Amino acid sequence: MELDIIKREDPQVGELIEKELERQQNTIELIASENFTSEAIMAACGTVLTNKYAEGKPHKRFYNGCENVDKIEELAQERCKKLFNVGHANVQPHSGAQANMAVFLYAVKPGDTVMGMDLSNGGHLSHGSPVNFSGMYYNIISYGVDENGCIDYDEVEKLAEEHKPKLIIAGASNYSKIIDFKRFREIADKVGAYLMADIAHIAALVAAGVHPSPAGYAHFITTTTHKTLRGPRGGIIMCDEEHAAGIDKAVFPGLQGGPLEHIIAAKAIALKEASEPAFKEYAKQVVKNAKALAQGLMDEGMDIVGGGTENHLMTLDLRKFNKTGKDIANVLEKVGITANKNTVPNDPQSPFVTSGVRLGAAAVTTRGFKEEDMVEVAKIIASAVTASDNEQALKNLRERSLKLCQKHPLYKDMRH
Ligand code: DSN
Repeated sequence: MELDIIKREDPQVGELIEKELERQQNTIELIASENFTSEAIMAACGTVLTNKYAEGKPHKRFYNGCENVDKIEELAQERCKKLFNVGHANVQPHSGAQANMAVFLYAVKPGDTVMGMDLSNGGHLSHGSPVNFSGMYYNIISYGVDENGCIDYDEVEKLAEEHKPKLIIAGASNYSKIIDFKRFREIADKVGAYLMADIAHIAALVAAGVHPSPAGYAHFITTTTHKTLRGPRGGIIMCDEEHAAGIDKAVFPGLQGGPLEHIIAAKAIALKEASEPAFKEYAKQVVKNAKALAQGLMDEGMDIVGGGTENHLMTLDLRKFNKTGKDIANVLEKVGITANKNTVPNDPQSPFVTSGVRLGAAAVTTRGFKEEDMVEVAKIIASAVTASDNEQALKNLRERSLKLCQKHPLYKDMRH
């Protein structure tokens, strides 16, 4: 990272970026949607590609001078198709939410019925929340999870038969079980709906074969590239050739202007990294680490929604301690652990307060944490929950979390 160049040009911004680097180095990142990209990916984001306009798609642009970005975008597309075993990939969406929006634009009309997981049960804003475009312009029927945090597929089927949606969304922001894409497709077929799989969270697990793939089941697969997949911030849409032209048109000119070719180059690098054997090991370790964290927390007397995890994340249920997610997320920050408050199924608290904290293993696995480290993280979290009012105890826990960070340095060769 060319921090010294930034600091010379703009010391205020440069110093804040430096502080953020130090924060990332010295805290335990458990936000389930975050990760640490490789330095090559970060470098690609800061290249001359940011200067280029390339509206359109490779070889069909509205601007000249696209011969290099055409090749870069094609590389990203081909790598994505190969990695996820799909017929077509649009790598231009600026984010996962915009990828989802493009599928809506192509597959349904305003007023049509769409089914998605309820936000407070683990769904995503763009799956039909009333405060999002998806909930404002479409007739949303939400499904939830049971007390164990599992999707009740029979209930999904019943709702689908009753409401006849045109689009069903399978995917979540906070769901710790394996998603049965085959069953979702059977339900979609029964009512003549399209199926969209939003794999933003589990993309790396799918790519590595650690979670079943929606390829072959979902008509559309959307993802972010920066969560478990460990690329730059951005989105991708995958589909069969049959829907390729329509999806491409929905992204541009439907929703977006010029694609971010510097980010697309970084996506290409991320997709190359994700196809390497080391990445498969990484994805496996993410799941092992998540399981170790869940077990460690339960061994310390903590409750985990659903009694464990089958992927990279889990929700710590604080109800029996009479503590809120909001308070404990702030306490964890004091001890050097970053996480976010999250609702638990049937949460008595509002989404701004919540009774849970979502915890994920993707980022710490990147910096080298193994199962024994996750057990120590679990002990720190459990002690922070029970001693949340004891400032000295929290200080001691901060020392322990710093030790773990020092044991697994992050970006240690990055220039300051
Ligand atoms: N904000 C993301 C997450 O944390 O899961 C979803 O977009």
